[in-house]
Amino acid sequence: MARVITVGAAQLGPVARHEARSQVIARMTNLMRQAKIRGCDLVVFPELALTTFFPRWYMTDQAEIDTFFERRIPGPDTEPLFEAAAELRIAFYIGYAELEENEGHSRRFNSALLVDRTGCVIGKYRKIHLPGHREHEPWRAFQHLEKRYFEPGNLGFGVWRALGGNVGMALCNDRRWPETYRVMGLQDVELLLIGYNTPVHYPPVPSHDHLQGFHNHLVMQAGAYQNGTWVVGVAKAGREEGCDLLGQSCIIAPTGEIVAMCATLEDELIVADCDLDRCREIKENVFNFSMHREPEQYRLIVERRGAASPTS
Ligand code: ING
Repeated sequence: MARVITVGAAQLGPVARHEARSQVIARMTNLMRQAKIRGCDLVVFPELALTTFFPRWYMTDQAEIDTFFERRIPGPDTEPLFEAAAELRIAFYIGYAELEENEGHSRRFNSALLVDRTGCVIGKYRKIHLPGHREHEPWRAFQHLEKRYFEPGNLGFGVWRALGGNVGMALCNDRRWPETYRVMGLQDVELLLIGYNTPVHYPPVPSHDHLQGFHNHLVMQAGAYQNGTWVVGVAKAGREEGCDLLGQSCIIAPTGEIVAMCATLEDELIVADCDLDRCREIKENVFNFSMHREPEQYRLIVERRGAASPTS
């Protein structure tokens, strides 16, 4: 019996700065209902799905910054989404800004949850690769202050048994780094969920702006193929508070083939039947890790942070 998970990628269009969470939850619930009607077992939402991409602004008032974070999830604003999922019996992935308060100490992460079809949280991921910068850089058309507003994730790259397979999570910039996929590949991941908010304009290298769509798919297709896993990449897309965010949400097979892709920059659902057993075509052959990998030769990957040129 093939292990098929019918997956919905629920791309979101722009979320305005002052759009209430209840309005966003209503949009997400609508997509969730569409997903159920189309037979989905799982629906995948973007990174920071509940709010606008606030790291585009330099803010100094912590109280204002914290309006974009969730202290509890599910909480008063998000409970309706969890209830809808349980009512529809559909699992979901959601990206959100996490504010953890312990004994008066606050920690902030760019996080994602995997929630099962009864509305229970199966796993949590905290974004490890934080792009951008820490201080205000007024030369930029807009900021990218994830290093200012979040700490690097401290939960590692986890893979969980869910929906009959091995499911992993990552967030946005993580998808550009091969280590993200390989660490989960070494945990036999079969379905890897990645929400993203990607500005089309990249201020440090504007000559690459026209390559954002290419790079988006390049890295996820490579990650899927090189680790024999399905990859689902889901955008918050469109012109959000004056900043153009990439769309092109997609579902990618373990062969690296894109089997479904969004065609708009708005709220849009795409669906694909992901046969997890197809991962074996890759994992047992071209990328049979136990047969072909030579980890003894890869030590630099873990021991060295930045590149060092050869001395001779
Ligand atoms: N956004 C972007 C991403 O990695 C970025 C940052 C954009 C990096 C373009 C490089 C080029 O997709 C987030 N949120 O990580």
